[in-house]
Amino acid sequence: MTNKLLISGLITMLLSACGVEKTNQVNIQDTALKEKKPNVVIFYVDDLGYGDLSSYGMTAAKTPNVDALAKEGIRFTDAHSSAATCTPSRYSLLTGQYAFRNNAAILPGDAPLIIDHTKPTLPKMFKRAGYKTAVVGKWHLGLGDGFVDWNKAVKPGPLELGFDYSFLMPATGDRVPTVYLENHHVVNLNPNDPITISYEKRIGERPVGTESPELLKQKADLQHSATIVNGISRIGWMAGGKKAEWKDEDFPFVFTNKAIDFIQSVKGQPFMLFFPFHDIHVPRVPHKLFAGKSGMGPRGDAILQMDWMTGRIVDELKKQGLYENTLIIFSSDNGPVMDDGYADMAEEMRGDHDPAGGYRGGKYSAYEAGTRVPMIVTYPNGIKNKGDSSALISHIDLYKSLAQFIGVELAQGEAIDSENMLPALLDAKAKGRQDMLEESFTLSLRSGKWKYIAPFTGTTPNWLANKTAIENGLKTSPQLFDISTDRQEQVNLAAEYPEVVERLQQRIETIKKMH
Ligand code: NG6
Ligand code: CA
Repeated sequence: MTNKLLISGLITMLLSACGVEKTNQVNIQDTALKEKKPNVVIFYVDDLGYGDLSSYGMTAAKTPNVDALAKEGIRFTDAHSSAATCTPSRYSLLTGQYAFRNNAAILPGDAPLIIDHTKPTLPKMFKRAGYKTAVVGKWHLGLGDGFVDWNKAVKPGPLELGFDYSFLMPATGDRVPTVYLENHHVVNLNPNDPITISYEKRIGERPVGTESPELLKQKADLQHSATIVNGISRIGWMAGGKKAEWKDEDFPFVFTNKAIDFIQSVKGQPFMLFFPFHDIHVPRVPHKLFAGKSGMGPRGDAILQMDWMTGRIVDELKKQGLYENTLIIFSSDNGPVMDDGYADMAEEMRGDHDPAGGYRGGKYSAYEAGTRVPMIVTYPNGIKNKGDSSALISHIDLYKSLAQFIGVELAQGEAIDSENMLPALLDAKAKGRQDMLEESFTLSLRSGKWKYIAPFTGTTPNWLANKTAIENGLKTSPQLFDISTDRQEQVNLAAEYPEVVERLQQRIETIKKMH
């Protein structure tokens, strides 16, 4: 028996053991190969603002690699992350559901996986169509089912959600554990130096930021002043795992190379690569190739680094002859922030640069810049009209749009909050959504010319505690803006248009009740 026959026999056995008809599966694979299904790459930058690219108005520094994508594809001017913070945005992208349905908020580094791995997900949807799937980069969706032992197999996680391969920063750059996780295991872990982490109390021998500020590359606020790793104090404490520690300056090479390895490994099979960057999130510790190059301090340098990483992956696609048949989506998980816990001179060195690109607010905020982010789509084989698109679109829509793109029919109730925006992804002239929900500490709704921010009734979330609540749009009365004439959201028209307030609040209630 040849190897091929042996493998095919094994596959048949496995599939029938799982109750799956062999013919269906093999047909999908065969068709995929014959028709050369398009690949999909999602670049998901962290905290990149609407104005943070030279193709979106930044003049202080240049982002030539991302700008080249904008020139070759569609540049969206009204595209949104589904939330103004990271975990909820990622949750929605991978499930097609609003984060409020699952109370998904910013997670600590020891949180359990917040996506139910028995339910449909974006990567599983790609696998149904015969794709190879990978996630390389920042995760921040939790891992394990309650208590994670970092010294054993860490699961459930991305593999259980439908990724064939994963190489992760488990939470954020500013949270422990400061190690890489490849598939189920911490990379370079020495079993004689096991890892433990805590978000409650100090553990381990490592110095901490509050006691040893002289060891720090950047000073940090109290929240970010626990265990020091690589001269950066983090949120949370970590003991052990010395050999496995990451070096922040190496991120551009480590993550980019892993993504390239994956692209090289798929060999002809269609693939979906989800590439969530650490950049330009804090701590911003760019490699010396980029440090000092933007003139705007580490935040600007991190933008250059991110641009370089994007370029390397796009170059690899070109080198492999895959670029023309790859749909690339480039965007960001929430709006910009200057000081997010580290004294890295972001504000002091900003000069004239406006990271929010003329909109009000930024990360955490209910105002536009909380979720309005750059979004660029390229697909040389299939874009009908290139150029600027003003279509209103949310990342939550990628689920249904991509299902349509690769020809997968969704199950009843799958990705309920997602709308099929494929026409807009492929045609700068196509229309977008009628209305769109934005999540922050409250819910907001865009509808026609209106932007409505629902009054906030709860207690101030802790991640807003060190920000000025007003700056983020936190008010206990309704806010209504005519975004077509007042893009800075300055004139609250709620009192003048109570019927509009009522209608938009009702619409939010209807969305909340959807199942
Ligand atoms: C906040 C952190 C902030 C950042 C954010 C997550 C504090 C005071 N602030 O809680 O530094 O890590 O979480 O950012 O701890 S996000 O882009 O991943 O949502
Ligand atoms: Ca973020």
